[in-house]
Amino acid sequence: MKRQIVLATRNRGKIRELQALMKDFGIEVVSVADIKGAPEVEEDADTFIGNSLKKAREIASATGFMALADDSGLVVDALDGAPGVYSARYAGDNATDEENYLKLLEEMRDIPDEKRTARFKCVMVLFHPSGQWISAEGSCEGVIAREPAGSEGFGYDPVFFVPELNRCMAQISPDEKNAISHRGNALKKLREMLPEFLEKTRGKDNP
Ligand code: ITT
Repeated sequence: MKRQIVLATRNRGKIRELQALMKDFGIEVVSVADIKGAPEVEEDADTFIGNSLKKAREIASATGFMALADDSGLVVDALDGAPGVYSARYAGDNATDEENYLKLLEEMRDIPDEKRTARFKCVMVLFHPSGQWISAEGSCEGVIAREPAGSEGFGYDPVFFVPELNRCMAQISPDEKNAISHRGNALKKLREMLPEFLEKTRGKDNP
């Protein structure tokens, strides 16, 4: 039987990027957003690893398949690490991407250029229904822009300026983003661990 990984995320931007990054993994990738009746996982941990592990564990046990979770966010130095794990709901519980980044620009209005450093972080967990799991972290350094630019990507990409490319993350192509992003970096590390993990869990799918 072909093995399968369920993406434990409902964020369309993440799903798009993960599917592109995993297309040559040799493993079928489906999203929990396409599985009827899969639970909504409450993200109540205050660390990336805590939330990532919770999402991956709950989706693996609900579906019976290996689940890959991505907990990620924007860590801004001048805001003592905010919005961090609360990035998705910085401007309120059902905030849009635009509301979130406009709030960030407002909070950062008086912060001088040299103090606008930030990074995207991502912690991924691959959880097998047997209880075994692995994790990997990735980050991507940048600077918070003064105004939004670009329409690619999602989330805070329009206000995340990448000095090495001299453009905002929303101004680069999906392939360029995947090559340098926190998500791409985390997945590169996870991929190195994948063959051993698949071997260890072989024959234990769908308990
Ligand atoms: P799931 O929990 O279903 O995966 P979510 O959007 O709630 O979806 P997170 O709790 O991990 O996921 O929050 C991640 C937020 O961080 C996301 O909504 C964006 O605001 C921001 N973010 C993460 N990765 C990003 C990226 O590549 N570009 C821009 N913003 C990003």
